[in-house]
Amino acid sequence: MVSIHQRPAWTIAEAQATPEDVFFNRRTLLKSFGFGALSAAAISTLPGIGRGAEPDPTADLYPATRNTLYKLERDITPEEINSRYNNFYEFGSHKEISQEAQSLIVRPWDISIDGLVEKPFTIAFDDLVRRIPLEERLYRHRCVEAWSMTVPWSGFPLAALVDLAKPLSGAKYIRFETFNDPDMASGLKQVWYPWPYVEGVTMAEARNDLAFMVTGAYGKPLAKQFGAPIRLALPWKYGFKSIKSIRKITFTDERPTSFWEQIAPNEYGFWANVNPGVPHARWSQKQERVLETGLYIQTRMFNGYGEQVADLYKDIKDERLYT
Ligand SMILES: Nc1nc2c(c(=O)[nH]1)N[C@H]1C(S)=C(S)[C@@H](COP(=O)(O)O)O[C@H]1N2
Ligand SMILES: [Mo]
Repeated sequence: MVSIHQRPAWTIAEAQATPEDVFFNRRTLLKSFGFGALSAAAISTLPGIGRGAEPDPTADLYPATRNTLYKLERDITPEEINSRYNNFYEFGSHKEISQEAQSLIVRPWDISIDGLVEKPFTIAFDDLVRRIPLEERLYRHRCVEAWSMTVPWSGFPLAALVDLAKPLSGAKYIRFETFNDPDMASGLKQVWYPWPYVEGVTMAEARNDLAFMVTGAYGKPLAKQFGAPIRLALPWKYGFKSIKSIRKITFTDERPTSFWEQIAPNEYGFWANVNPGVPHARWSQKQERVLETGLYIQTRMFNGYGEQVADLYKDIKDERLYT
């Protein structure tokens, strides 16, 4: 009989899964999931990893210097696991989209910056990525579906992009939009979804140091399934706020309605701050399944980033801050 620790996560009662289990059983579980047997050669042929990928003109920027202010108490999710378990509905409404996502064409990639700014402009991603110094940060990522991972992202603070954009004083929100070319991503042909994927933050959230524009992961340019060439990381919010493959950034005085909010406004809102005490309409948010171990750990308020972000919300009344 297998020991309790070797059972898949969904058979483990809440009280039996502790962070210690996670630590001691990682290797065993990786093996039992079949990841342990991957050779270096096999890993290098995974989508977006190693050989086979076309030369990237921004490769010289990586690895970026790690900003040691952003530490983790957990192991980094192995790249070969993270690279094959993704949410990217443009390529399908399941997790195994990494192969499909390779049809994303990331060059040329222009980003338009418009709305309430001094002067709207369009900038090529390859220029933008050299305008602001890159750094690496270790971040937790908590999906609203109650799984989580930890990732070494590279990029620059969203605040630096705000400075570059020179917003007018009337700007209250930033609205982000993903590409919308059905030729590049078959999911975009599914007309019942409200494409393009849209997300938004307040100006105060955008200026918070944690808000991060991601251009790389695991010490190299961002793999396509992670949302190349540029995505957002808002680690104190549920993962759906961290919009991928951004094409358009609009400064506005109107609160943007996000993709998921349009689909199910009672289940997904504008704020979506992580809070283990506020359940999703259909499941608890108390715990999260760690992607690489399959075991559950307790979810933390603001995903453990309260010190940096709690103040942003202290004066906000009558809003669903945690949905
Ligand atoms: N454009 C776009 N961005 C997106 C999504 C998506 O489907 N499309 N999924 C979101 C969700 S629900 C999560 S959890 C994260 C997943 O990021 P990952 O695949 O790098 O883990 O991306 C977010 N950003
Ligand atoms: Mo998610």
